Amino acid sequence: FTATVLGLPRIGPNRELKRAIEAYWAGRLDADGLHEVARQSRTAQLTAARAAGLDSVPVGTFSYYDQMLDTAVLLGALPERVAAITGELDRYFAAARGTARVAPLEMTKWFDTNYHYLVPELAAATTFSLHPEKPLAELKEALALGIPARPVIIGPITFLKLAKSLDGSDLLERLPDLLPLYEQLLGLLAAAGARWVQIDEPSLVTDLTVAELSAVRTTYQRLSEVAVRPSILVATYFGSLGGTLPALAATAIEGIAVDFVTGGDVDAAAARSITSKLIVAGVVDGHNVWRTDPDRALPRLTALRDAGVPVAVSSSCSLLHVPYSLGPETDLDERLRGWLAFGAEKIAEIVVLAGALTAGEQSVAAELDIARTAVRDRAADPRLHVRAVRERLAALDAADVRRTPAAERRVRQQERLHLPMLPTTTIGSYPQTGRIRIARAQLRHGEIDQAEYDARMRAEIAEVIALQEDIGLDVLVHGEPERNDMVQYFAEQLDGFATTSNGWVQSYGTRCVRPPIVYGDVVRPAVMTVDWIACAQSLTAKPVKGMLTGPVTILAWSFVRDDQPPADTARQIALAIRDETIDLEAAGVAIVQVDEPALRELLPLRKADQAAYLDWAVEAFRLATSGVADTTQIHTHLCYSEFGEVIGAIAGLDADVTSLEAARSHMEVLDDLNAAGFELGVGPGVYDIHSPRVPDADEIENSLAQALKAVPAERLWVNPDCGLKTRRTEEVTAALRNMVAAAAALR
Ligand code: THG
Ligand code: ZN
Repeated sequence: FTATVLGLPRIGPNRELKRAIEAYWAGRLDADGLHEVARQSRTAQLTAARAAGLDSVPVGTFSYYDQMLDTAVLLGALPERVAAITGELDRYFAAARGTARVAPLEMTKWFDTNYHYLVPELAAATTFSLHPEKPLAELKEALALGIPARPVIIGPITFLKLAKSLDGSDLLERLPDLLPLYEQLLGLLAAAGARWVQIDEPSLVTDLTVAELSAVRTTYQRLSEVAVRPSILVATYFGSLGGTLPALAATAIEGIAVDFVTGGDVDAAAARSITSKLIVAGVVDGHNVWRTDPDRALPRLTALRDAGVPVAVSSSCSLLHVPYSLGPETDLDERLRGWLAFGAEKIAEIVVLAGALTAGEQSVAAELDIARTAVRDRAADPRLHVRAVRERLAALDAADVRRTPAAERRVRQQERLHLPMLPTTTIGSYPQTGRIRIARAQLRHGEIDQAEYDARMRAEIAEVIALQEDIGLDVLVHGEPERNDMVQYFAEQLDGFATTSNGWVQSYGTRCVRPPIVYGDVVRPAVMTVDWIACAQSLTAKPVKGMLTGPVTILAWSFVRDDQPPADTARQIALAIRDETIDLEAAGVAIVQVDEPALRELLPLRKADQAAYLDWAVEAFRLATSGVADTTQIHTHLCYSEFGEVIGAIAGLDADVTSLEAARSHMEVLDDLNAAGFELGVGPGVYDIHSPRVPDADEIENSLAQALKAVPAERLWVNPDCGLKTRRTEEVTAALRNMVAAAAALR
C-alpha cells in the first residue's frame, strides 16, 4: 500500500459515541442501541477514509473506552475482581470505571500525549487466554464494506511494559506465555482475510534495556515464523527508534512504521538502508494540528524511495490525538485556518504526498501549490513575531527568575498575613453547579447579555465566600465559577492563541477536551482575572488567593507551534502570567496561586532529554512568579502524578507553598521532598476529592499527624488534594468542616 494512517479517532465527529456510551451508563440506551451507534460511526469513518484515497485503512482502533483495556480483554487478562462480573459490556465498563463493590483499573498518561489509558494488572500467576472476537468482528465488518482493512493490535512488548506488576515480578518474563496467543491471532486474522496486520509497539521509542531489546528481536522473529499469517507491520510512534530500528529490521517482518516527525534525521538515515521492508513513513504529524510542509515531507520520502526502500506515506501516530475536521470551525481566523490540518485534512495530505511520490509532483501540482502558499503565508504573518515580546524576553536576566531567599520571604509574608499555625485552604475551584452551567449556556445562546452573566457569577462568588467564612477556612478562594476549563479560559484572553468550537480530542473514556492552539507570539492585551479576585476580596477580611494557570500547564494542554522550541513558547506564556501576578499584587491581592498540574506530563520519554526539559519548565514557572514583592505569597498546585522523577523540580519552582495530591500516596511524597532538600510550605492533600466519600475529622487529624512527622508545623498547610469542581456542594461542605476541625484540634 502507499497511503495510510496509524489509527482513527473513535468518539465520533460530533461525539456521538460519547453520548451513546453515557446514555448506556445512565440506562437510557440498551446494549443493542449502543452497538448500533458504534457500528454506524465505524462505517461512516472507514468509508470516508477509503473514499479520501487511503489504500490501507486501520481497523480495530475503535474502542468503547480504551485500547489497552481492549488488549487486556483480548488476552484474557482482566483482574479477577472484574472477571467475575457477568455480561460482557458491563464487565468491560466495570474494569474501566469500577462499581459500588469493585475498584476500576488505574489510569495513566499514554506516552507524552493527553490521552490516558487503563493500566492492566498482571502478576507471575496471571493466566492468559485468547478472546479474538472484537478484532475479528471489526475486520469482517470492514471487509464486507469493501475497505482494504488492516487490523491493528497492541504488541506484546508494549502491553507488558505498560502493565502494572502486582507482585513485583518482571512482566517481560511473561512473553513466552503471550506469544502463542499472538501467533494464534495472526492465523485467525489471515483466515478472515487480512493481508496486513499492524502491531503497535510505541514502547520501542523509549529507553530499552539490553534484555528488552533482545526481547524485541526474539518476539518479532518468532511472530514472523508463523506459517499462515498476514504481512506484519510493526508500528512505532512518539519518538525516535535509534538503535532499536536496526534490531527490528533484522527480523523477518514485512514493514515498520517510523515517526519521522518526532524521530527525525537519525531514523531517516537508518531507514534508507532497510530495502527489504515497507517503511511506513510518518511524515504527517498525528500529534499536532499544523499543515504539513511538502518541502520537508517530500524530500524525506524521495530520499527513501531513491535509496530503493519501498515507502508508504502515513501519519506519525494515530489520529486519535487531533480533532476530526476543520469543517465545523467556521469561527476560526481565516488566515490561521489555512495553516491547519485536523484529522480529515491530514488524510487528504497523505493522499497528496503519496500521489506525488508515486505519480510525480505534477500529478498533484495544484494541491502542493496550495500547501506551499499556506506554509509561506504562515511564516510571513506578523503575529508570529511580535517585536515587543521578543525584545522583553531577550532582555531578561537571572534576577528576573529569582526571588529573595525563601526563609526571608516567609517572615515578611507572615508579618502581612498573620496566618494561624496549620493554615487551612482549598485548591481553587468550587462545585460547578447547574446554575453556573445554565448561565454559561444562556450567554452562549444570546439569551442573557454579558452584564447579566457577570452579575450571576458575582453572586456565585459571594456565596462561595460566605460558605468559606462559615466553615472557618483561613485562606479563601473565589471558586472559579467564571471559568470553563483552566487552560481554555486563559487561551481565550491571550493573543497568539486560538480556540475551537468543535475541536474535541478524547482525553480518557468518554471525556474530551478542546485544546487551544498557540499559533503566534503570546501577548496579554488586558488584565484577565483581577476583577473577579478583587470582587471576592471585597467581600471578606480574610485573604483571597489570586488563581492562575502556569505556563507549563497551558503549554501541555494546548497544541503548540512547531516553528520554535516549546521552551520559547513557555517563556512567552510565562511573561503574560507574570504580568497578571503583578496586576493582582497591585490590586491588593496578597497570595497568588499559579497551578502546574501538568508539570510531570511533558517529561520527555527518553532519560537523556529529561534534565533539559525540567530546566526550562522550572525556569518558565519562576519567570511567571518572580515579578512580585517578597510580601506576596506564591502558591502552586500539582496533581495526579508520580512525583518521583520531578521531585527536584518541585523544589526548584521555589513557590512559597505547594499543594500536592498526596491523599492516595500516603504522604510518602513528603519524605521524598525532604530528601530533595525542600524547605518551603507544603500542603499534602489530606483527603481524596476524587471520591464522594466524606472523611471524618479523626481521619484527617491522623493524616495531618503523619505529615507532621515529616514536615515542621510552621511549613505545613491543610487542604484537600485537588480542586472541588466535580464534587457536590453538600459533600464539599461536610468534608471541609471536618478538615477545619482537624486542624483546630491539632493546633
Ligand atoms: N483541562 C485540559 N486538559 C486536561 C485537563 C483539564 N488534560 C488532562 C486532564 N485535565 C484530563 N481530565 C479531564 C477531566 C474531565 C474532562 C476532560 C478531561 C471533562 N470533559 C467534558 C466532557 O468530555 O464531557 C467536557 C468539558 C467541557 O465542556 O469543556 O469533563 O482539566 N485542558
Ligand atoms: Zn489537582
